[in-house]
Amino acid sequence: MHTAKRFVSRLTRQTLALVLAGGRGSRLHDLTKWRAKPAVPFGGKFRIIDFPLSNCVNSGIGQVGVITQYKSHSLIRHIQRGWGFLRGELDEFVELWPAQQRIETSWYEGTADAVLQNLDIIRSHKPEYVLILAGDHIYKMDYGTMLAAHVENDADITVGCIEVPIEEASAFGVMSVDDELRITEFLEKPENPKPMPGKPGKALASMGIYVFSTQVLFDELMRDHMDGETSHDFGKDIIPSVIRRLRVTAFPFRDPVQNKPAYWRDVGTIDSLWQANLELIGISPELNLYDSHWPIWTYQEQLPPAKFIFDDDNRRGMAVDSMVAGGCIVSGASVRHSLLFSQVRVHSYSDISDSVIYPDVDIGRHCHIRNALIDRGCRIPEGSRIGFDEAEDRKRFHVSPKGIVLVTPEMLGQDYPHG
Ligand code: ADQ
Ligand code: ADP
Repeated sequence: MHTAKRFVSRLTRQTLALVLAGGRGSRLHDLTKWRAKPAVPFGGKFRIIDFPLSNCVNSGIGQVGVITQYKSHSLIRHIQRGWGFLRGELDEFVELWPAQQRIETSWYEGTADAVLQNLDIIRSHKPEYVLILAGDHIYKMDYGTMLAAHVENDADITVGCIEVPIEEASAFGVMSVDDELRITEFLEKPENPKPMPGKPGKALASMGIYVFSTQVLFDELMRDHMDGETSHDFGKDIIPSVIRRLRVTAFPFRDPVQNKPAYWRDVGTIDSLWQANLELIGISPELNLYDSHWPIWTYQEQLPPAKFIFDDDNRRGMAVDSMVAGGCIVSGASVRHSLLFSQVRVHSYSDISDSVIYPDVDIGRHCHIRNALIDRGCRIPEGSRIGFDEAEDRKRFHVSPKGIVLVTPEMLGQDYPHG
């Protein structure tokens, strides 16, 4: 046991992690109009990228490059402010690698091109293994176990995978594996995904995370770079093309304690983002943010405690079945089954239910809000009704397929607080 742990920590120390954080995330509509999907706030005080970055740090991987491109301002600011605590003297870092035309005079094309354009930086760190991660998934995972499986299986590439309902599988890379978990087939976003043997309702989906032995990564990126036909993407091009030539194995991501497929969410739509946030409120949510063994690190401002006060008319300010972050003030208003991020103000005679309210939102008096996701910095005018009349909501806001109302400052004719 002791020796096994030392073995894993040697592997994590020899690993460079690259977090791909440059995609457009267009299914989140106006939430990603001005910020990259990994910078989208999640869970009351975090941003999505805090989850893969915390997984790295908690797994003992101290060398991390974050590859950024689209709308990266708030992502860069968050990482600069919150992720500078690793020890440079120990050669530990979270670095930002924006598209900077090191090799090509273009922006990053697909995900493989984003890594290729940083090849010289990767080489300079001399890692034994390169762990490629997506910056836009919510999960807690010990990458050490995946690295150990990679070495034990003598694999060239290991692909993290998880069982998903077959109806959702065409949004993912879907694979078939043999008895030794070697990948025998890989189709990126197939129209008719193949079910798992003996499990007709499930497909085995790629999590879009990969361990590469470093030389294999270099060889495959160069091969892909020379090929004029490809879109230079790991899921579309590299993984399907290598499974016949190389030893590519699957690593099923399971909950080690409960021995079942683990919590993993691609919060790519307004509905899934709203739902994953509200799930956190439950009595025993699948994703436990209060687990001191696997802390989620983030940047947070120094804020006073949340406050719930009686107003001048003696109306109670209260929140039930909710999570409320620091700096919030709820005065003479009620909040139910909702998640309030930091510095939200809710004024008298208002009620909020089943809603996710991002930081720095001010909700005026006499507002009734339900089934909403309210973006950072919105000032909701007195007397607003949101989530009650879909036709009215559609005139001003974005309403998701499941009826969740997305409100942004622009939709209210207001500026963002940061100008
Ligand atoms: P997608 O999620 O569709 O599928 P993609 O849009 O390429 O893949 O995003 C992967 C990650 O790379 C995201 O974190 C994104 O932000 C980032 N990214 C995308 N383009 C980038 C670029 N040009 N530069 C930098 N970063 C970029 C992938 C796999 C599937 C798998 C799913 C799991 O291709 O096989 O099932 O992830 O969600
Ligand atoms: P986050 O909550 O992700 O930090 P911000 O509210 O800071 O998001 O907005 C992200 C970035 O986009 C900021 O730099 C902000 O100034 C900028 N931004 C937001 N809306 C607009 C807009 N309508 N016009 C110009 N810049 C904007």
